[in-house]
Amino acid sequence: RHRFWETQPVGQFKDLGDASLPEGSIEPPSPLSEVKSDPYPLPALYEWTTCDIDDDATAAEIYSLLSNNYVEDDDNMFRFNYSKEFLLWALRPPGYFKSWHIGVRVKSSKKLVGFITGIPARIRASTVVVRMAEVNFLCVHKKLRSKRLAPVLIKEVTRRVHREDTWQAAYTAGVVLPTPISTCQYWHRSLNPKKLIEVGFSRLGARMTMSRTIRLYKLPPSPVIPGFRKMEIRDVPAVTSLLRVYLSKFAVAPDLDEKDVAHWLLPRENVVDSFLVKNPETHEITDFCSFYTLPSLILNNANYTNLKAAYSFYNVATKTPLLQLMNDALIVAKQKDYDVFNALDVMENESFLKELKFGPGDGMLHYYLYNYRLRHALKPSELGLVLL
Ligand code: NHW
Ligand code: EN5
Repeated sequence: RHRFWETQPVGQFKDLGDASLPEGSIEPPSPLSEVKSDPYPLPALYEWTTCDIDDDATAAEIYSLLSNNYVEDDDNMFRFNYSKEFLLWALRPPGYFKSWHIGVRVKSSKKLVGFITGIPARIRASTVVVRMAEVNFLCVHKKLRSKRLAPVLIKEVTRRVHREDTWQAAYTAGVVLPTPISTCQYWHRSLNPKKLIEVGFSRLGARMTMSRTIRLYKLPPSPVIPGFRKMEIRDVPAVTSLLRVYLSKFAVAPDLDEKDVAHWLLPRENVVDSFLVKNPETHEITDFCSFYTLPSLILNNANYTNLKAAYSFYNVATKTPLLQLMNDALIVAKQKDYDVFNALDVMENESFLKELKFGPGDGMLHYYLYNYRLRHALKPSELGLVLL
C-alpha cells in the first residue's frame, strides 16, 4: 500500500489500537557520527540546493514554484498562494537552520522543481517536551509528479534534521498517510459571500437569495469588546503567560517562550494579525486572538484571481467569552478586506464555529508525528497545535 511510509518510523495502520505499545520514540537516536554526511542520491538529471531565502532571487523562485505547484482543493479550483513575506516569516523562526530549506534543481537549466522545509520547534506530547522539526512546503513540480521524488525529499530533510541532533517531527497533510494522530475539519466563515459564490468557493443556500445571504453574514463595522486592540511588543510577556497556561491543557501543543511568541504572534502586515483585550481598569491582559494570512489563487475565474483568506491561529479567552473574542476577530478581518475566515476544529474552536456562522468545508487536515507514538489518537479538541 505505502511502499515508502511502511519503511519509516511512524505509527503503522496495523498497530492502531494496540495499547501495549509504549508512548514515545519509535526508534532511538543514532550516534551523530553515523548520520551520513552526503546528501541522498537524486536521479541523475537533478541536484540538491540549500535555499538562501534571504536572497531575493531565491525567495522569488520558491514563491513561483509554490504558487504554480503547491496544494489545491479537491476540485482544483483554488491553489494556496503563500506570499514571499509569509514564507520569510514561516521559515526563519528563532534558531532556524538554513540547511533545512531544501530545494531540487534541474542540473542543466538550474530550474527549481522541488522543495521541502523544516523549522525547529519544541512540542509537548502528553507530559514530555520533545525537540522536533515542523516539516512543511513539500512540493514537486507538476511535470515531475509520481516519479518517487517526494520520498527522496523527505529522506533528505530527515538526514539534515538528524544532523542537528533532532529525531522527531510534526507535519500536517490533506492526504491520509500512516498514521494520523488526529484528523481535523476545516470550517469557513464567509465575509464576502457575493465573491465567494461567484468564484465557486461557496454556494447560494437552498431558499436563499443573494441579498438575504449578504445580510446573513453582515458584521458590525468595528470591534465591540472594550479594550480590544492590536498586540504590541510590550505585550509579549503577558501574552506568553496566557498562551503557556492555555496550551498546557492540550495533549499535543507547542512549548512557546517569549522569543517564539514575539516571532509568531507580533503583527506583521498581511502575514499575521494579533489582538488582545486589556482590562481598562486593572490593565490586565485577559484575552488574545490571532490569525494568519494565506491567500489562494482562483484558478479559472474571469473576474477574480485572488481569494484573501484569514486562518485562525492561537486564541485564548480567560475573561471575554471565546465566542465574543472570535466575533471581534471576524470584524477586524472584514475591516481588512478578507473574503473568508477559516478555522480548524482544534482546541476549543467547536464552541464558536456554528454560532458564528462558520460552515464545514470539503477539506480535512490530518496531523502526524514522525518517530513518536501516542497511546491514543486525539480528538481535534485535544490538539493545541496549528501549523502554517
Ligand atoms: S502537506 C502539502 C504537501 N504538498 C502538496 O500537496 C503540494 C502538491 N503536491 C505535490 O507537490 C504539507 C506532490 O504531489 C507531492 C508528492 C510532493 C506532495 N506528505 O514523489 P511521489 C507538507 O508539506 C507520499 C507526505 O511519487 P508526488 C508536509 C505518498 O504517500 N508524504 O509523489 C510534508 C507516496 O508514498 P507511499 C506524501 O505526487 C510532510 C509517495 O509520497 C505526501 O510526485 C512530509 C509518492 O511520492 C505528503 N503530503 O509528490 C513528511 N504526498 O509510501 C515529513 C504524497 O504512499 C516527515 N506522499 O508510496 C518528517 C521528516 C523529518 C523527520 C525528522 C526526524
Ligand atoms: C499544510 N500546512 O481542500 C496544509 N481546502 O475545506 C496542507 N474548501 O477551502 C494541507 N472544492 O469547502 C491542506 N467551501 C489541505 C487542504 C487543501 C485545500 C482545501 C478546503 C478546506 C476548502 C472550500 C472550497 C471548496 C471548493 C470546491 C469549501 C465551502 C465554504 C462554505 C461557506 C459557507 C458555509 C458552508 C461552507
